[in-house]
Amino acid sequence: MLEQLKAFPENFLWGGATAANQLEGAYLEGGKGLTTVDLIPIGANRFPIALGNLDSFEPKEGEFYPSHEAIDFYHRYKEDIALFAEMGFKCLRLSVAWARIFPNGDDAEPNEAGLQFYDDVFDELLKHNIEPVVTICHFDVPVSLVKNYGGWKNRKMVSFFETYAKTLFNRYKDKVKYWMTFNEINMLLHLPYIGAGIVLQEGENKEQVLYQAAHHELIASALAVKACHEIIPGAQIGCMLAAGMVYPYSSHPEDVWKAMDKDRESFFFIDVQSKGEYPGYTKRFFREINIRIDLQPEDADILKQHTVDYIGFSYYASRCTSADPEVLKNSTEGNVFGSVKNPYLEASEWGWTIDPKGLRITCNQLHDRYGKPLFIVENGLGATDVLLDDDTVEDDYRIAYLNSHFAEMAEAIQDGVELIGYTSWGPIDLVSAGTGEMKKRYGYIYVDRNNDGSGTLRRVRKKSFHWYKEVIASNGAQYF
Ligand code: BGP
Repeated sequence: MLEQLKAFPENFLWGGATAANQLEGAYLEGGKGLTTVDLIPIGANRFPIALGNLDSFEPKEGEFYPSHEAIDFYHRYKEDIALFAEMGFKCLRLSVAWARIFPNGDDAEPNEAGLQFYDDVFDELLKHNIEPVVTICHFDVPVSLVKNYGGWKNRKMVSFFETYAKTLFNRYKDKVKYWMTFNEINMLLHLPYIGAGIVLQEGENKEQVLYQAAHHELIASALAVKACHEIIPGAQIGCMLAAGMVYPYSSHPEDVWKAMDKDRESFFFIDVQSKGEYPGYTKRFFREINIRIDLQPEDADILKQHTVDYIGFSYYASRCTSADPEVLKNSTEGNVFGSVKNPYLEASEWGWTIDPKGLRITCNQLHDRYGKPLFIVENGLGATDVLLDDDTVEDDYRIAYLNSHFAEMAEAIQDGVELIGYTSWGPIDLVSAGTGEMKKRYGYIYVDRNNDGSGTLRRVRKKSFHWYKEVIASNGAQYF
């Protein structure tokens, strides 16, 4: 007899996802050191810096750095967590700011005030029965590691990261059971400074530098998996991929191949983290463009023995490519990933393709490829919201976006995909990683703050707040 599956499993982890640098603020409080993101301004210099083409080691007069105050979660976390609890969150994904724990990255001892801050935050979450899901590194590297060592170009980063990760595991072993190593690890290829604290120097071979840094992160990630398993029995530690399939623009085999090749640029990272070895297609790519990765004798074993427990991923959009240069001319750079415009799909105000079916496809693709539990740790719609006079935000467009994605998630579960949970991006409005704007809002909770830093920081429940509360209360059941 065919088994009738319930859409969402009993213990499904509904919640939201955040990152320290995008919501905490208090950028120098409690002994915190400067991070890479603290030195990325909003405006014209943002992309040159994020891409690693322009260095930024000190704050500059006349620039505005959104992370410095962000939405002040550092001082308001109790109020914010109470709002998440009101929606019924089962989990909250958040990251630890590396430079709160090791202000310079290579300090001999961790900073107690930083450790205490996260103790307080985790306690507050647990008080509300909200499971913390912790990203160890979400884009913000202590800037002195970039200045003094060249960021992830340098193998020394592996041991700094290992020390940092072990410090977290030892301190929070009774409070945190779900971990992730690097946020969107494949972003290193697209935004090297944000992804890996890399500033490219004149004359450097970009691919060589990026893939060597990737190797260091992959080794560091595997060593963190090892330490997590040793220090916290029963904990789950995953990787985190910026996912979203690349479709071929046509059924021409050259287009199909190009799309597959593009997808593999990202899958490379997860293939190593999940299967424990470099895939043949990457070795071929390295041979063809003459890249030589500096390997230590123990590396192959480290990668093989310490693979991740689950596959975490973000999904916002699918992409599309073609082998035909004429078609490629119709590309958008809506996201950091370029894409040929897909004639069948609409896009968000920021040019991100809206493709709910793509989420089902991605879930199935990752399930087939890795056979491990999946965790959707980011998804959502960045949009301009209007706060109305009666203190509401009528964000029906956000509800429609999320609703259509939940329906496809449920389909994926019926397809046999094992899904641990879903955390929508930015459950409270926060700073955009890409543009540095506040205007690009994802939240169920509106925050009164503008791109230039003006605003009262007041929190307001949007229409989607009440809607998401019902989704969680019914465990998604109302959709079926
Ligand atoms: C992912 C990042 C997040 C987040 C999200 C939305 O790439 O992991 O940090 O910001 O994208 O992107 P944006 O903020 O640019 O809209």
